[in-house]
Amino acid sequence: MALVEVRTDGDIGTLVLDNGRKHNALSHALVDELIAALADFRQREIRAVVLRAQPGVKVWSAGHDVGELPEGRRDPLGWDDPLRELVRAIETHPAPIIAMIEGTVWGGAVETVLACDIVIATPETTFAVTPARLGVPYNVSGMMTFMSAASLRVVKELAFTAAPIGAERAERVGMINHVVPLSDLETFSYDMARTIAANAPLSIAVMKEQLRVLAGAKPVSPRGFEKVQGLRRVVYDSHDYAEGIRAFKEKRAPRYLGK
Ligand code: LCV
Repeated sequence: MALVEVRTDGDIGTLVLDNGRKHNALSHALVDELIAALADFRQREIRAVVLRAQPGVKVWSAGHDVGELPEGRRDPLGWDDPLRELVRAIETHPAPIIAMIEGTVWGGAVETVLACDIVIATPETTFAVTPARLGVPYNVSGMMTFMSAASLRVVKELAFTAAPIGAERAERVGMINHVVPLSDLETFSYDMARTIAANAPLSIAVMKEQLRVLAGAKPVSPRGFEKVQGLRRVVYDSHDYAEGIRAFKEKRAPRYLGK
């Protein structure tokens, strides 16, 4: 059974997350369907994409499928992790992707939404950056996604507290583009998609790629990168990382020891 509903209407494509049983957790299977659909949209020269969940969801996406995270001794967010592959597919897709959000967004799904080009949410929407809640060492390019979307101070607050930020505040700090009432969300999002689709696709695709390259152009020395990777290994080899994953699976509060 498909985990993503794929639709097209003229030059506009729609991807609907459709695994409500697991709150649209970004499992390998669901991510594979999203990536395949984006490849098909590229082939068909779709000019604007709307990424959404089924209408009426309380949870837009619960983030990385925790059941697919290693329980230690291996980088949980390595290059070929589904979440990493999805973020890269979104960032390199030639057409703009509009994230149309209702419900709550968690963990890696927040990064997925922020990797999209435009974010439109309802006033009830919240975004929670959760690595600290699970004891996960988020990866370097993922932190860059957050840093491109909000000021360092806001990113630190979201990362260190793991507390949800509401859509109104997220818009106020420039993290998302628009907050519209649920009743207007679909019309507003598709009006923007149609406006984009009526513009020059080549010019847009090149500007999107230019902005991706320029936004990611941060000087990190090999030594600096190796230091960060080494620090991340300390985390994913730690008691606390294994404890965070186990606590989630056992549906209990984690007991972190700082080691
Ligand atoms: C697998 C799930 C999940 C899930 N994976 O419903 O950013 S990082 O570093 O943290 C990154 C690694 C990451 O993205 O990690 C995941 C971060 N996500 C979260 O912390 C959100 C975890 N989920 C929740 O807090 C709750 O499920 C919410 C608040 C989203 C919804 O709560 P609610 O009470 O409505 P349940 O918790 O009962 O979830 C329904 C089913 O979905 C599973 C969950 O285990 C349950 O499965 P069972 O019915 O088999 O028990 N589920 C939820 N989130 N991320 N599975």
